[in-house]
Amino acid sequence: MGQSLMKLFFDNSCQKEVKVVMLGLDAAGKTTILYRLHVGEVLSTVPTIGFNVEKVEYKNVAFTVWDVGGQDKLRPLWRQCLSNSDALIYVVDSVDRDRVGVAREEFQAIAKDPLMLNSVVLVLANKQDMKGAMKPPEVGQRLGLYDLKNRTSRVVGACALTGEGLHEGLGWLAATLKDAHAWGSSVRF
Ligand code: G3D
Ligand code: MG
Repeated sequence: MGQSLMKLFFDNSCQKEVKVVMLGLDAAGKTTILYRLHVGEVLSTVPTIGFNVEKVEYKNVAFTVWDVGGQDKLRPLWRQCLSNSDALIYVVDSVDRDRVGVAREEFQAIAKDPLMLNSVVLVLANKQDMKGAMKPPEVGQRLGLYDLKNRTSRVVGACALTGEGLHEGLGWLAATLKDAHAWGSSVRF
């Protein structure tokens, strides 16, 4: 799936670099999604700055991935990574009802950040394979996704372990970015 999925995004003739940030609380499933996409080598950096960052570059798409939550004092450091993002993928553990309030606070802060106002928002309601998982509409509602004004957004159910939902979600994202940037035929579908 990885290769065909990534063709949604990439085309050698397309010079435009797409910048995607993938965020979510720890254990939401971000790293699993990255590996599931088979986008190549996942470069992890940690420590000195105090939070995990994973980067993947594949042709003209740059993914930056990190955990959010409970790190307010670090926010100014990672906030700069948001700059000029075309898309935000926010990953939620749909079973983790205890932390959905924290997930919402972080999501709202990021989505409303002035650096993110032009980005398309995809919420992945992950872990749909698990019993008791909140369905995508409930995840969207609990995050306050539907209250965001003037944003192109969508919530899609996913299971990072099987890849379910990733094609639908990223396909939607690619199509939306294509429209937004008028890339025309340079993005292959
Ligand atoms: P993170 O990168 O957002 O912190 P990870 O999250 O990708 O490390 O995933 C955290 C744990 O959730 C992992 O389990 C991973 O296998 C599991 N996980 C991720 N996505 C799914 C999913 O869709 N369904 C289920 N059932 N589990 C998922 P471990 O046991 O390795 O900590
Ligand atoms: Mg991780």
